[in-house]
Amino acid sequence: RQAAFRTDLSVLLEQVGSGKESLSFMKRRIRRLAQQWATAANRLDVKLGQRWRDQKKILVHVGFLTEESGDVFSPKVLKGGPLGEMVQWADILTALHVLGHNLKISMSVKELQGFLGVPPGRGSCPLTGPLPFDLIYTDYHGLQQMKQHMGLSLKKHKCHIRVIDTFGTEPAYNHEEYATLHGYRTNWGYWNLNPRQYMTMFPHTPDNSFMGFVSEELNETEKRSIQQNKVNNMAVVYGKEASMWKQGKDGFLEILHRYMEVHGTVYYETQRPPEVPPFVKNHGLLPQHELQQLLRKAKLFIGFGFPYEGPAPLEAIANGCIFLQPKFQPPHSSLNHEFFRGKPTSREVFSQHPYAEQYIGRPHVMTVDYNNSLEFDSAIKEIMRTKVEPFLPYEYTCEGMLERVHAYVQNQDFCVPQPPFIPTNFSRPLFVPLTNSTTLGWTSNVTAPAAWPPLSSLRLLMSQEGQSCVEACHSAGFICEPAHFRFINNKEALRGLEVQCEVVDSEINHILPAFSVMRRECGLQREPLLFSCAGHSPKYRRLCPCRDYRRGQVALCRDCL
Ligand code: U2F
Repeated sequence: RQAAFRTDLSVLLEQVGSGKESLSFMKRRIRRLAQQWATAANRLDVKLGQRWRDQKKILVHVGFLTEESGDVFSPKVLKGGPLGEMVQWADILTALHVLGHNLKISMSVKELQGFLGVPPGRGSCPLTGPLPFDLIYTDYHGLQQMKQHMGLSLKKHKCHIRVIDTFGTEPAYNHEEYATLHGYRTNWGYWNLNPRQYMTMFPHTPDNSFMGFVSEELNETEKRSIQQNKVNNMAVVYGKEASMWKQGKDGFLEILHRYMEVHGTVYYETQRPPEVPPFVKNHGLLPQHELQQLLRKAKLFIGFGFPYEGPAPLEAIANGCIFLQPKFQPPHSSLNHEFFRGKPTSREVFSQHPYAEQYIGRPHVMTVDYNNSLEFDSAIKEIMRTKVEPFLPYEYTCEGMLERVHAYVQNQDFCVPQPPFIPTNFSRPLFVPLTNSTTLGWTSNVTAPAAWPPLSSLRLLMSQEGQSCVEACHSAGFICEPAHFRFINNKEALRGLEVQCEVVDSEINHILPAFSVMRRECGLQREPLLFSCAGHSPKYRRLCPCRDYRRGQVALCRDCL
């Protein structure tokens, strides 16, 4: 069946259910953004023209909100606990509903069993018939529950699963045997999925798919009125839980207070939290729409280093604030920071919000060393002088999210085998090579298998020693595309790059395909699950499958729609 856009959200609101603060929060959000979603749906409908879109049968099983997983989030919704995950699930549900799919939502193991048609309460009872869904969106908790309640059949059906995974899972952590043998085993990884089945909150690593969420978009009149009503010396602190204000914040807060009126939205029960200095005007935890109002007046939204990578800075920037955040030197990662420990990634986080820093940047985002009071002081002064317009990257608008989710739902297929394919026509550079790294263009006059992203988006490139493909592609103005590894994991690509290898081996190692300069040895990848954009090693130059991307929509290549 053909999917038709929906602009009425009442059925969805009913499906979400009630009885928990988390669900009420999600429903308030869905209602508040309903008009934006409707406008976006109409725009995308026009943009896609008469294109056929399959209506998919989709199950959304929100594992972390089930009682069976302990649901630690719901009781904290009104107490300053994490809301980012709920923001994202609310938006995923809305996007799938608006795109017109046939949606079922489960928030308990019982509902899950009901939808899957496995008999309830009998432990690991395999699903015998076909899977009644084309796609299942869940999270790590939900995956575990499915393993328990679908038994062996999970293996058979896992290509239909998508895992919403805030911070991402790198290939080396995802491959069970490899992770176990090489010290990448964590609490979460090792499900042997295609790494693109993990979907993240920000485009952290291109090894995963970027799912995202949305932020409110302003029309021209609202933008103008915001700019007129900005209070130049008003700052809002990013941190809704008192513990985020602890330790060593006094120094720079004092400096900030010299120039600006400082506001906070810190949760408290009866008394003002002692961690919040007396000069801070604390509004208590605000409902989302009231926070937006506060941000519309404020000039500065200031981060303390935690929470990492949340939605709030995007909302602040969308409401015309400048986001000031600390630089992390050395970077934080699962190797050196409690928060990231045990997460299936070794990604290094160089500031509180790397997306804001790298994808948005000045004048909307300033990243400084908070230990350097001169630098901090002059940043505050600069912020007070600078005029900025409200800004929201396209990929975080409702239309952007609908476009991306549409493209994934229609094109990502992890159930069909992806055999290696050797292109016959690697040609010499199409664009200027960078210092120390060879670049090679791709000519499109070969018959290629139907692939998504299409092969026309491929740009082959060799990284510098120690550099990952994430960095190498980025520095050439592209993005690493793991789906393209199967086209470049071959001798022809090495020859095209004029790599002088004395030996070509094929091994199981997430750094490969790559070239060891010292030993003049080339290595190809033997395990497709270990194709990794993130991998890097000091002695290796990596073969990198880069691709182009749309401005403001990094998940999609130019010909991806
Ligand atoms: C992130 O989770 P958080 O919930 O801490 O992320 P925030 O950026 O603080 O904001 C989430 C939402 O909370 C809302 C705000 C955001 O959309 O509008 N909010 C509010 O309603 N009232 C207020 O007074 C203040 C904020 C991240 F998203 C998670 O994935 C991480 O687990 C977590 C820890 O790093 O950080």
